[in-house]
Amino acid sequence: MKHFAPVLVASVFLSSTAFAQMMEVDTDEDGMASYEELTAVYTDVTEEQFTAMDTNADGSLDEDEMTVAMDAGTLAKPE
Ligand SMILES: [Ca+2]
Ligand SMILES: [Ca+2]
Repeated sequence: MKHFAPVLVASVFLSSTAFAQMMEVDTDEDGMASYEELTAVYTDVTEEQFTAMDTNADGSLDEDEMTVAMDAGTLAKPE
């Protein structure tokens, strides 16, 4: 079973990056990051950038949208 470990660690790490950021940003714990919640942590994010990150235009960022934004460099990845 030893050879499964690196795959598991890698997938957990990849999926946890946006998840960890969401935990930090999502203060009302509804699983989504609103513009107000996001800018409380990322104070330099403009409304224009937020709209660009909100690809399904529902007014909040979900984990997938945060992942895309972090991969695109719009949102800083955690240190
Ligand atoms: Ca929220
Ligand atoms: Ca959205």
